[in-house]
This record gives sequence, structure tokens and C-alpha cells, in this order.
Amino acid sequence: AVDKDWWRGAVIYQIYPRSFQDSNGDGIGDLKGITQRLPYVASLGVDAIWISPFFTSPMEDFGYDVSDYCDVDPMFGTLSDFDVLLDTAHKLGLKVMIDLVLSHTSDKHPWFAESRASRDNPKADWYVWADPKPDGTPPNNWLSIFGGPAWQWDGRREQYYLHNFLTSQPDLNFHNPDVQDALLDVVRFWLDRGVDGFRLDTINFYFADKQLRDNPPLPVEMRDSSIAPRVNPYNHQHHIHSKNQPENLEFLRRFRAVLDEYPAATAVGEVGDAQRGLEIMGEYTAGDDKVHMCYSFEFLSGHAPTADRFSEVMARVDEVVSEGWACWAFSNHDVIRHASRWDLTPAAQRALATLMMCLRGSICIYQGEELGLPEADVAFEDLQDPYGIEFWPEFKGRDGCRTPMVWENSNQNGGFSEGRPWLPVSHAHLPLSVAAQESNPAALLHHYRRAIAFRKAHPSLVKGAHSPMKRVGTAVTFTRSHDDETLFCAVNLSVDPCIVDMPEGVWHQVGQELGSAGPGPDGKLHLGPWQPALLLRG
Ligand code: ISL
Ligand code: CA
Repeated sequence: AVDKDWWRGAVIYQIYPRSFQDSNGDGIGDLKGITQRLPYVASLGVDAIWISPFFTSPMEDFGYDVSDYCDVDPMFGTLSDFDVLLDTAHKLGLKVMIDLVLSHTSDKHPWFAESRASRDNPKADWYVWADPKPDGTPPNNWLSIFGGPAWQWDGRREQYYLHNFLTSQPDLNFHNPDVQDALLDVVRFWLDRGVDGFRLDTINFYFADKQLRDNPPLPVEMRDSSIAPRVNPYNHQHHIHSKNQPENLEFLRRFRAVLDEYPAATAVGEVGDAQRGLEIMGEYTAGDDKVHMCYSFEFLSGHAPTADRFSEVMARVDEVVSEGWACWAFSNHDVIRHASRWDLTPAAQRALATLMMCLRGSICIYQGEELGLPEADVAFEDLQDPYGIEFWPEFKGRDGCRTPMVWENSNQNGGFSEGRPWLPVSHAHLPLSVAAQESNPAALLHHYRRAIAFRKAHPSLVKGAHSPMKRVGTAVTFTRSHDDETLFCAVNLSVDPCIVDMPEGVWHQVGQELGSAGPGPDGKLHLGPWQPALLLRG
């Protein structure tokens, strides 16, 4: 029988296809390369892969600008290469999730070409078009995340079009039911091909206010002072009208109805919202009739991963996501790799991996995270990301987390490519290659495997309930329970030791392979630097 709940508590491995494995020496990773490396991915013990976009694209945003949703970009291969990938993954017991960028298309998409041709063609209303103000300026004050106004002038229609991201990423008009239908056909196309689910890019940006009202300024006390002033204008606006509109819930219900026609399809939505990320996650995942899970940016930001931070975030989750399902990530292709962002020692990386595998929710890990890769230093001359090129040097963009995966340390390109990689392989990464870690029992890679295996061996961790997360000194503590299994988890998130009382009742120590502490002679748990204690009731 199919397990239609497989996604609940699953561990999902994110693959950034340009940088995973190049199979033909052009310096760019591709689908055949991914297929070659799937046995490695399966060896981690994960349940699924999520592949960042590989669809036809002019690659201005490296695939997040799609010009044909139903084909593979020649750079990455062909549809039949995808079929082979899918089949190979399934034989290895891996589910495959693909990344749908429905909020906007590329300006090279035929839909946009048609839409911009005139004001009265059949697709005239497929994008968000608006007249200028009488003085010729954009219709409102909305800003693009990648800099400048969110409006681009089009000389032919003599109107502006909306783009929340690059000017080459026009936003689709979700208020138009034909647009929704066309996108749901895309969803069906891939489900019919056999994919197991989707990661939905910028799920909270699908709809913009029909009346195009101005966004108010963000109240000063809500502003993030760590963001450099020049990158700031966007972050000083409160985006209440340009995204997350109430109509989205109705579209997500339509989307879910399509998924439910298939036996075990799932979806995880990406919610980018600095103020209300968790609330939106709660709204979109409650009720089993919208998306299954969402992830927002709580642990993808600069906030240090302290016991305070974890317990605050989890308390908020208990308030606003209790009827939904979260998905957690510490790294992805948009943010500084967490080893560097949080300046972690190897011991700290191990403790955080252990904690992550004990959390209620599903988990995304990003290629290279299991190797402990630090953010790569990419010189301005080598920069590819338009976001980084725009805001250098205050913000260096996203290339430092997108450099190629390192498989071997025996050659310059780390086994990624025989050609010149599209982004240079980081020399600092070579000693951390997969091959180097496979032969070193103390390496982080083995810890990730053990932590994932520990999760899989305990149903309470995969889908169980949890008690509120408590902060005890520098540690967090909580229990997970499912049927008659109850697990107590304590993790010290500091280099200072920390003492935690034993929970009431009879417990025995588990997780020794993860460095778990047991009770000391005084009956208390003495946690060393970054040490967990894992106990099973009974
Ligand atoms: O809106 C945000 C924060 O308030 C952003 O974090 C936003 O959610 C994020 O940049 C969206 O990223 C995704 O869509 C982009 C693409 O460039 C990214 O790679 C992708 O992950 C546009 O498609
Ligand atoms: Ca290639």
C-alpha cells in the first residue's frame, strides 16, 4: 500500500542542479550527473530529494526564471534524462520533489511575449499590468527584492508590469482563473510523469492586491538593523499589499485538490516573510486542504542558534502552526551556509544536526551541509548572481553557497567537472570532500548519517507529538512521543557545560553513537560542550 503520509517528518535532501555533478564537461551540473550520484544521496538515509529548477530558462536567475514549465533546459539534459533520474531514485527508495516557480515566469516565456504584445490579446491580462500615474511614474510604491521599483515600463503597451524579483521575472496575475488553470496543468504534467511532490517557490507571492494600494513603511521597531542601508529600502517597507493576499488560500485549495487526485503527492511551500513567516506557515498548512508543509526563514537568518532562539521560535510554532506542519532548514541555495553564518565549530555542527533530527516537522538539508562546508569566498570577477552583483559589497549575493559540490580532493575541481566550473570550486572545501570524509570515521558526514538513522529508527521523532521546548541553562529540552514510545531530548547549544535534571520516571540512555550523555552519579545529566542527552522511557 502507498504511504500517503510519507512526507510527515521526512528528511529531504536539496540538490542545486548546476552545482551537484557535471556529466559532460561543460562545467555545469546536469540531470545525468545527479542520477550518477543518487547512490550517495540514498546512502545518507534521506527520504526524498528536492531538485531546484531544471526547466527551460534563460538562466537570468539560474532557473528560477522559467520559459517552459514542461521541458528540461538543454543545459541540464532532456525529459528522458529526467525519467531515468526518477526511475533510478525510486529504485533506490528516494522520492523526488521538483521546484515549481509559479509566481512569475521568465520574460522569455511565450505567455509573456503574447501578453506584452498588446492590451487586448487573449493573454493581455495574464500578468500584472498597470497604467502609469499621470506624471508617468509607476502605479505604486512597491519595490523589488532584487533592488529598485517592482515595476518595469513596457514601451509597446505603454504600461508597467509587476516584478517582485528581477525585471526579467514578470509576476503572473493569479486573479485570472485562466492563469490558475494553466499552472494547474503544469502540476498535472509532472504528477503524470511520476514526481512525488513539489517545492513551491515564493508561495506567498502568488497574489498581489487587486487595487494595487501602496505598501506602508515598516514600523521602525520591526526593522532589521543588520541589513546594510543600500540593501535596505525593500526591507523598510511593509509588504502587506504586494504579497500574501487572502485569495491565495482559495488557490491553494485548488492546487491541493489536484494533488489529492494522485496517491501520495505532497508539497512544501517557501514562505519568505520577515514578519509573519510562521503565521503564514500556519495558515497555509492547517486543515489538510492546502499545502502539506511550509518552510520560512527562522533558521535561515543570522539569529544565533541559541537555546533562547530555539525555544522562542518553537513556542511561536506551538501557538500558530499547531494544526499545520513545519519544515525546517538551516541552509539552502539563497543564504550563507550555516557553518559560516553561525560560525560553528565541528562539535556545534554535530549538535545542531542532532537537534534538527529530533524536531517535529519535516527537514530539508542542503547539498554539502552534511560535509560541513563553509560559505565559499567568491571574488567579484567570478560572481554570477545578479542579486550579488547589484548590491556588492554590502551584500555579496548567493554564489558563496552555490559553488560546486566536492566529491574528491584528488583534483582541482573536486570531481565535480572535467571542464571549467561555472563557479569556481572552493579550495577550502577540498579537504572536506565526500571521499575524504568517507575514510575518516570522525567526519561530520558519518554523524549526519547516524543522526538521520536515529530519527528513522524512532517513530516519535518522525511523526510524534512533542512537549513545549524548554530552555534549561544553555540547553533546550523536550519530549517526543508516539504510541508507546517516549523520547526525551536535551541538547546543549553552547561550549559551556550545562546540567539538566533527569525527567520524572524510568528512562534509559540511547543515541550513544551521537555522543549522547547519560545520568551522572548525582542522577543529573551533565552535558559537555555541544552535547546532547537522548533518553527513552522505560
Ligand atoms: O521575500 C523574501 C524575504 O522576505 C525572500 O527571502 C524570498 O522569499 C526569497 O528570495 C525567494 O527565493 C526564491 O525565489 C527567488 C529565487 O531567486 C530564489 O533562488 C528562490 O529560492 C525568485 O524566484
Ligand atoms: Ca553539464
